[in-house]
Amino acid sequence: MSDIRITNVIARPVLAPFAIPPKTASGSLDHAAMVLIDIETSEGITGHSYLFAFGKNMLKPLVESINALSPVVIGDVLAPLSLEAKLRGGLRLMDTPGLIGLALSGVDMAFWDAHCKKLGQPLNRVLGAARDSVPAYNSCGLWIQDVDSLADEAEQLLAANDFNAVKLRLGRAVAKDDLQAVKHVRKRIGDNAHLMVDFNQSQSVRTAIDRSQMLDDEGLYWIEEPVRHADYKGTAAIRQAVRTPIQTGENLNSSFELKLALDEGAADYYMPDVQRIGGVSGWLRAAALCHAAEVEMSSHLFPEFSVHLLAASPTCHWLEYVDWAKPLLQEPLEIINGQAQVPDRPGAGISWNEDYIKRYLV
Ligand code: SMN
Ligand code: MG
Repeated sequence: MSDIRITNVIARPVLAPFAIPPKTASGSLDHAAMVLIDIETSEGITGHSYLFAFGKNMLKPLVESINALSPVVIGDVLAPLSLEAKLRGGLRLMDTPGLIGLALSGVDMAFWDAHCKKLGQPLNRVLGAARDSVPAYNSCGLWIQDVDSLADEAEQLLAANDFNAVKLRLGRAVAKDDLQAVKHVRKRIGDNAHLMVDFNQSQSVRTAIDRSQMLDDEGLYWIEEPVRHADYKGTAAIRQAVRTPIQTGENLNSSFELKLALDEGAADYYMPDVQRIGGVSGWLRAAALCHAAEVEMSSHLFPEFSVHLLAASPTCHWLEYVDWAKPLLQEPLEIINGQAQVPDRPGAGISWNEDYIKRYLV
């Protein structure tokens, strides 16, 4: 096969509206601050990916972090694992936390997208999987909001694409209000729909145990990120004290950190985020660790990439569905009967809706 080489790396910041802006116990987001990445190649194939910058103020530094990586790979053969090894190796002395880690993940995702396009196959197929759908829960609402507004919203989120699972954010100032929130939603959605909850790292180990025990008879599917994400021992202590399964992982910065969490027995379930765990390359290592530890693996955000990755992950559990990138895409991810459909298009299946994007470039 002829070599195809990287000719350019383009990073574009956008600030787009959310349908329902996220409000968690650890902060709110007004706009979807995203960086769109295009990897251009010598054969005219372009790889696409995107990253979340979380705030408008982080867009520029994230773009600059991506730009800082591009001279390292321009002219190189399009071979994602080799490119990732070269970039990670070059960052060994500074390590890969924070923005530079996100940048590394983002270009890795776009390398894989271009590589799969070159092969003419969807990402899950290139990874050797033939699964065509993955169970998904609707995570597009149920934020920290008026408790009385939750039941209607839960019903709408389930009805949207016949989902049978939703996630509710917790961590209100008063613990009883969290219990009320759970009860309101449960009463409306019934016992057949799954209800996950997420504290977004807002609790101390002590209050997390108290609040989780308070919720233990509510039939929750999992309790997510009760305390600071890197407190693996604390998370493990909560897990020991609570019957409801504990979920964590969206803030793990690499498969190395996942190993630390697994070694501590921190959680029952793990849900890496492809932009933190190290892109497609990092996800594959994380999937192997989850397989070896026999723990269920879900995804965080990035449903367009995660659907392929979960389809190829041996302990595939749940895809977190968010619609944040949907208007930026010509062919958004499809959910049918609560199942995310793995697109049968080359690569991740992303193509930009440039008419929409040009309105929100910053
Ligand atoms: C979450 C993550 C990022 C932004 C808002 C909310 C939340 C989730 O932790 O798991 O969806
Ligand atoms: Mg979460």
